[in-house]
Amino acid sequence: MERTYVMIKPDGVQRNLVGEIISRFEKKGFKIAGLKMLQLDRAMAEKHYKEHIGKPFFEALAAYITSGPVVAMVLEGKDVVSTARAMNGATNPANSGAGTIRGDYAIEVGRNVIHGSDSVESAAREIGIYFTEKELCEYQMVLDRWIYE
Ligand code: DAT
Ligand code: MG
Repeated sequence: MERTYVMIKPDGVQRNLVGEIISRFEKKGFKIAGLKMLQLDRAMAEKHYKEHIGKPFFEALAAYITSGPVVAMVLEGKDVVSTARAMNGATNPANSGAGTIRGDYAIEVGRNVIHGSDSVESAAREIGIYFTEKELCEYQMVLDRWIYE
C-alpha cells in the first residue's frame, strides 16, 4: 500500500478546518498511519520546501509555513499520493475545482490550506522529515473489505 504526506497548513488550523479536512480523507477510505501537531522552524521549512529555495515566493512561503502550528499526517491507501493531490486541488485555489479542499476553502496561493506530496519519492522523503518509523502505525481496518474489492 502506498503512503503520502499531507499537512494542514497554519491557516487551516487557524480557520478550524482540521476536523473537516481529516474527515474528507477518512471518508474517502484512506487509513491514517501517523498524525501529529507541530510548529515548523525555519530549518524545517527549508527542508520541506528545498526545491523552492531561492524562488521569488520562498521568503513569504517560509514565513507563512512557520507562522503557527500545522497538522502533519501520513495517509495510506491505493494510489494515495495522486488521489490526495487531486483531493487537495490545484496549487492556486483560483484554479482548484469546487469539491477540492483548496477549491472549497481557499482563495489565494499563499494561503492554500493544505500540502500533499507530489510523488511517491517525495512522499518517502517528506514522511522521513516529520515522522520516525515508530510513530507510524500499522493496523488492520475492519472496513477495508468494504473499501477494496
Ligand atoms: P503544491 O503545494 O501544490 O505542491 P508547489 O510545490 O509548486 O505546490 O509550491 C509549494 C507552495 O508554495 C504552494 O503550496 C504555494 C506556494 N507557491 C507555489 N507557487 C507559488 C507562486 N507562484 N506564488 C506564490 N506562492 C507559490
Ligand atoms: Mg509541492
